[in-house]
Amino acid sequence: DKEMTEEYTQLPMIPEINTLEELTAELRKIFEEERINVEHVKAVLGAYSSKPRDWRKYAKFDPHRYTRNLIDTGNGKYNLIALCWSEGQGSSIHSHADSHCFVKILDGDLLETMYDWPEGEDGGEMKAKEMNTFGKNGVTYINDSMGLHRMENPSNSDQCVSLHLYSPPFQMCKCFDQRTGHVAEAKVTFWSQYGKRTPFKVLKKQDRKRHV
Ligand code: CSS
Ligand code: FE2
Repeated sequence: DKEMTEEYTQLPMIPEINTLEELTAELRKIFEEERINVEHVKAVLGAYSSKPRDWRKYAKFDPHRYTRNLIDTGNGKYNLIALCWSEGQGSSIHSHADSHCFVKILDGDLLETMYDWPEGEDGGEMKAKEMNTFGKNGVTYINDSMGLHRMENPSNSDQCVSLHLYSPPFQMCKCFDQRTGHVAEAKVTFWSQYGKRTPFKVLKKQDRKRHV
C-alpha cells in the first residue's frame, strides 16, 4: 500500500546485526510501526552478513522444485521465509499479492528476470525487460506496481538459499505462462515451519493446488 510507505531522506540508525536471530528481532521491531520504510528494511537486511550456522536448520532442499521454509511470522505482520533452490530450479513468472517483497541472498546466486504485467487476458508472449543477478548478501525488493518477475538459481553446480520477507503475508498469488500471458491463481505452501518438515499429509492436500 503506497500510502503506508514512508520515505525518509535520512535512514534511522541501523544497529549491528550479527546473527539471523538479531535480524529477526530487529525486523519485528521495525514492523511494529504502521508505516513501512522500504529503504530502511533493505538496509537492515543488508546489515546482516550471512552465516550458514544461523540458517542451516531452515535449509531443506527438494530435488523436484524449490522449497519455502517458514522462519518467522513477525507477529502477524509478515512472513520471513528461507527459500532453497537446487541447481537450476526456478519459480514461474509471478505477482506478489499487493505485498512488499524483500529478498536477501544467504548463499549462492539468484537470477531475477523482470516482466511487465500482460495487457488483457492471454495477451501473448511475455518478453523479459531486465535481468539482474544477486550474489551472497545481496538485497532486492519488488511489489506489484514494479511489475512481475521470475526467480531462478542460474548455477548448475551450486545451491542457492534466499531469505524472503512478505508484508502483509499472503497465501495466494498470480502466476503467468510466459508464452501465452495466461494467468492462474497459485497457492504458496511451506515445506517446513520453524525448522520442522510440514507433515506429508498436509503437503499432499496443498499439492492439489497449483504452485508458484
Ligand atoms: N514468490 C516466490 C519466490 S520469488 S520472490 C515464493 O515466495 O515462492
Ligand atoms: Fe517473487
